[in-house]
Amino acid sequence: MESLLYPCINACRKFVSLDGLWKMQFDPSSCGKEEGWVNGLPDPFSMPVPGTFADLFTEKENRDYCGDFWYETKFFLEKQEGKEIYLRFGSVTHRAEVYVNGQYAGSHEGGFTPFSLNITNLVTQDARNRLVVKVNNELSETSIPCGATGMLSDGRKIAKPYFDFFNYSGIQRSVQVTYVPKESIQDYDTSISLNGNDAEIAYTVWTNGDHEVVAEVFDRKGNKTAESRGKESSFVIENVHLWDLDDPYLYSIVFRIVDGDQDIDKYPAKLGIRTIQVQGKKILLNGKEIYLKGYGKHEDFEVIGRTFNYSVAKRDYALMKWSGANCFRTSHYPYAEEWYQMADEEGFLIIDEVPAVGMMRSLMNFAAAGAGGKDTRFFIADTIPQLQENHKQAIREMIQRDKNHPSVIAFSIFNEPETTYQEAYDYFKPLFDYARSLDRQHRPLTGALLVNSTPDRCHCHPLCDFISLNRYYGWYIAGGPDLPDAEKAFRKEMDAWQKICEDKPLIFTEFGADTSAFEHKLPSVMWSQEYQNEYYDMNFRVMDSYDFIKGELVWNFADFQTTEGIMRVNGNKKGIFTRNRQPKDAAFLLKKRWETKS
Ligand code: GCB
Repeated sequence: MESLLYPCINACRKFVSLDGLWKMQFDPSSCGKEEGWVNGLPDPFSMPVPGTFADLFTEKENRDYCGDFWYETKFFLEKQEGKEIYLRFGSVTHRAEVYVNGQYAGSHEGGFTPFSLNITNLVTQDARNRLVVKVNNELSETSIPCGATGMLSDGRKIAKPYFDFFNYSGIQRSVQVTYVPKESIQDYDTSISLNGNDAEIAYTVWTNGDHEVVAEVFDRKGNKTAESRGKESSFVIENVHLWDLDDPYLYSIVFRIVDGDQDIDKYPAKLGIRTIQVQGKKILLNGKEIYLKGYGKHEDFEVIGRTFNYSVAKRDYALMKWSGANCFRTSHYPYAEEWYQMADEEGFLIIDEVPAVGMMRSLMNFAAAGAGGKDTRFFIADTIPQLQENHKQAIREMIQRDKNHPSVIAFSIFNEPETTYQEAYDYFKPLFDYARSLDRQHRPLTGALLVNSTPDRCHCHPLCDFISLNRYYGWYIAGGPDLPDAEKAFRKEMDAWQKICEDKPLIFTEFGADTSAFEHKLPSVMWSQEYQNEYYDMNFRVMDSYDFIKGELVWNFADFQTTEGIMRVNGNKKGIFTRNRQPKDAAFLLKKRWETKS
């Protein structure tokens, strides 16, 4: 198993960050390999890593560059006896081929999960080494997310996403060289059961050797609370301090591979003890019912694009908390690992989504699909088996990476695919089964359903442990003066879901209205801040009439960048906050509602 564990430094492990200013070069004619770029880029410019390249340029063709592009850096590798040496990439969007000192080290498909390559035999220790990465950001109907690659008359490739966010790309997350003992901890997982005041934690540790494993748990003060031996074992914590929204208590857990009293390897992590269940119409956290309040988000900010930045993330958590939210969905891809670490600390719930978006013919067709227009069949092409393979890999990597976070309460397997034909069920059923087999905590699985996925037509909602709807009554359907009709149509649809949701919760994973932070109008018009408030008032009125609705995640937390087009004014403006994280009027409406809503 390839280890995706987050790097750490202790007596057994070490890492060196390669973040900094690298070299980069576009390769529009894909000649780089033939011309030997693996040994060094002939005519590069400088580029930050981690970084999204698009918004750093002043030239449009550079911002919109689509195709192959290359990165290069050099690093000094300190000698370390008896260690395996890996290169770990937080993510490279959408695919990477890695070369160390001119030799092929490995490749990875999928732009939102980490990968790690063993480079022990490719590097020279106590010397400088050359790292070259060939990246490609083209979209296709087998890539996750889905899209197409167009060609302009001048021969330039252009991204045609089947989704509503900019196709930001590059080496977007941190890169490290990690030194790991030869016999090492590859991964671990836990399951939690509560029994009165006590918790029983069962765990498995995967290693690549035969030595014994010891697990030790410490409370926040550093007192040892539990200990167990074995790769597969369990321990009980008496009078457990649970991880909860208002008290996100984290224990420390340390796994060690031991040889007598010597540590062969040691991996420390945080342990938040909580349970999450769906029971009848309820979602239960630690056995108590919760109502999800919050946002669909993006990793998106001015200049840095999709690059993780602690200050932006801290501000986002502060704003989400200020508004009374308790949850967000990582629409439409797994975010940088630091988001989840912060959610564990901040007491936030995450619905973790795989980048399965765009499984519709196109964004314009997707709007037509909403109006019941064109044939939207998607899962019939001969590309589907390859798409499903990539989708499966993305699910595996997301769950492998994120399964130990208490903040992660559910996994979302899709966003708005075509679901109204049997083929959609046949495509998704094995993926849901696979996801269930990977998550030892049996977290609920879901997927966000588009407006044409109505209860009578959708083949996929039975796969979901709770139903998630993206609905735009009052925006894409019956907006502006038609708002009263939007309410009627919305109620009609919810009456139909009621029958299905006798025994299943339903949440909204999206609802929202594009709103200019500069428009005020009395009486309201669409795009004004007054209209955004009226839109939400109507939607909340409807949601409050149904007892099976157990959550509302508005679309979107903040305005974000999309591809250019007639439906977007320099991006999607459905943010409750502007792109630079200041409130629109609706933020105060949400705050008022969420501070008291439970
Ligand atoms: C959706 C998509 C989301 C879009 C949103 C919109 O249903 O899931 O990616 O940004 O609608 O604003 O149209």
